[in-house]
Amino acid sequence: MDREWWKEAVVYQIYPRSFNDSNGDGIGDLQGVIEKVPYLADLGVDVVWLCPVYDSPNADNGYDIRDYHSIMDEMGTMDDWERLLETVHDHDMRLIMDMVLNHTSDEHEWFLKSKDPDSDYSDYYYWRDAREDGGLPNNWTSIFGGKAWKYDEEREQYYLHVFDEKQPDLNWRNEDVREDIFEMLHWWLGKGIDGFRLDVINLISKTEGLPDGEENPGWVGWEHIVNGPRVHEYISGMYDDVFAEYDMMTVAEMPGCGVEEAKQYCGEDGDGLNMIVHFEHADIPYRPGGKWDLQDVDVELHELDDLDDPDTLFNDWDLNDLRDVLTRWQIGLDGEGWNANYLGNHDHPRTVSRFGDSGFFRVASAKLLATLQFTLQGTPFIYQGEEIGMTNVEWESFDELRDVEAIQQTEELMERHDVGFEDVKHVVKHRSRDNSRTPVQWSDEENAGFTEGEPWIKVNPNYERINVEDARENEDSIWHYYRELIELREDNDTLVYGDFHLLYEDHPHIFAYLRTLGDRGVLVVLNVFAHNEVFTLPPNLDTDDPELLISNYADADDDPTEFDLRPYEARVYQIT
Ligand code: TEU
Ligand code: CA
Repeated sequence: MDREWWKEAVVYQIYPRSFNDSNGDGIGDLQGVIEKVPYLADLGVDVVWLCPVYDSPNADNGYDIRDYHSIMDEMGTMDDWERLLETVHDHDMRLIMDMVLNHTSDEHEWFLKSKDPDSDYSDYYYWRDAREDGGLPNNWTSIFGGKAWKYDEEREQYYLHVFDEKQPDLNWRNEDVREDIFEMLHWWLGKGIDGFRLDVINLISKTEGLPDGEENPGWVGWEHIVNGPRVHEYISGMYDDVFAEYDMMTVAEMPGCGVEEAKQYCGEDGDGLNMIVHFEHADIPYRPGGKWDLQDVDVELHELDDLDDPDTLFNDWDLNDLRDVLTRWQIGLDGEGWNANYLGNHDHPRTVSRFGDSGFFRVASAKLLATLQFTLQGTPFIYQGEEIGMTNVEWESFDELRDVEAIQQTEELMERHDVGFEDVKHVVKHRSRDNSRTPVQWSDEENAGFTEGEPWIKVNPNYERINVEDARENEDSIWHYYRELIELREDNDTLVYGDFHLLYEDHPHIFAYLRTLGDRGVLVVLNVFAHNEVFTLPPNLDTDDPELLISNYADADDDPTEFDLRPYEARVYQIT
């Protein structure tokens, strides 16, 4: 397998608004990131992925770009950004920028100009008349709730918005749109950045004629939007025209992308992208209609409080499902692509609350999940706060919500079931993207050391217990475990380039696999379970002279054949 720096790298994702505030206005900013670059270097990460900091009215916290060539006021200036790039590079790290190309803000000048049907920008977006019966152009819905069409008084037509109404979709069929975008990408790469994370890039080609989608309880129209007819032409075109010239990495975010499609998007035989952020494991605990679909929750929402543990209704998932998805991607992409191994990000609830135990076994389970992420084939992605095991938060009132998706979907939910916030708060607790957007907990000082002002979003009250300062002082912390994992992966080629072999297909609690490279082998055994579990390795496995590489329990056994595993125990052995 070809060696590449981006395969060996560990990525750290920054959601800057919630990372670190340097000037006391309650909003994280570029100077705040600069202050923490040494922190990232200490942790040992190689690549920083910066979520959008471009000029934006912030309907979706920067994923609605008003001007691709300037920096949002709250974040600082272009000078601050230049300084950040320099600081990151001085610390031997690289910087990749989040780039949103499926849509812009409705305040972008292209959109404003396109309201005039006679302008050169007339066809930059999807403008359509109402149907003859006066209905919307088609039945598509927005991912954030509601319909995907908004009427514009000036142009007297509807425009398409797959996300918020302030995020009109760009019409990639128009060659001028593509040319303008490619030129802008060259401009950023010319500044010396090391790559892009491409937002929802498999949504850029819509079925010709924009036909109605099949009715379903979730996102209507997706089959005409996801992996559309000309998507490979557009992406490979972008590769040929732009990316091929640079030593850079591309991480493509692709909802609704399966392994087979991923192979077409990745690599030189495909469209040239390096790795795909897919949603197949992130969507596991959800119902057929997606994250906010409650169709088979057979309890009235207002009765939730009477249940012993309402949380289990929204957060039960099966290890078999997670293992099936991860295994399919491990084996499917081997030699044909590359995995982006993430468990959480700014769009999902906190990883430990989702796949681990945010209560009694928080530390052990967070370490176990990190072990999983670092021992699969692929590039590990750490989302800010994951390295200290930050958790979901209790949302006490509707006013506390900030995220456009959480607000819209919660409103719809309350309306549909005719209930108040009290009755849906359990759902919000497990679904809201705000969970992962509460400020990073730096210390036990006021506002978790994030700001000296009023934070733009609530701080998780558990910061007194869970914070970076504490974690760095305590050698057994999740933070130090991440550091160890990063070092281990750096020193161990098998963990980076080795093949993946699943050991047990359907054990209800144990996820065990081998990584092999040449005659070297690493064994990974994970007890994804809050109880003890006894477990024996297949006898034919060659486990000569084993060496325990890492474990989340200090006194883990050296013998890798007979296992008496404790709750969420994770062990990694060099076995040959
Ligand atoms: O996310 C794409 C996406 O599909 C998510 O909106 C996802 O469906 C949703 O979070 C599920 O709850 C990207 C960005 O990561 C996200 O932050 C943006 O809001 C979105 O694109 C629009 O740009
Ligand atoms: Ca600030």
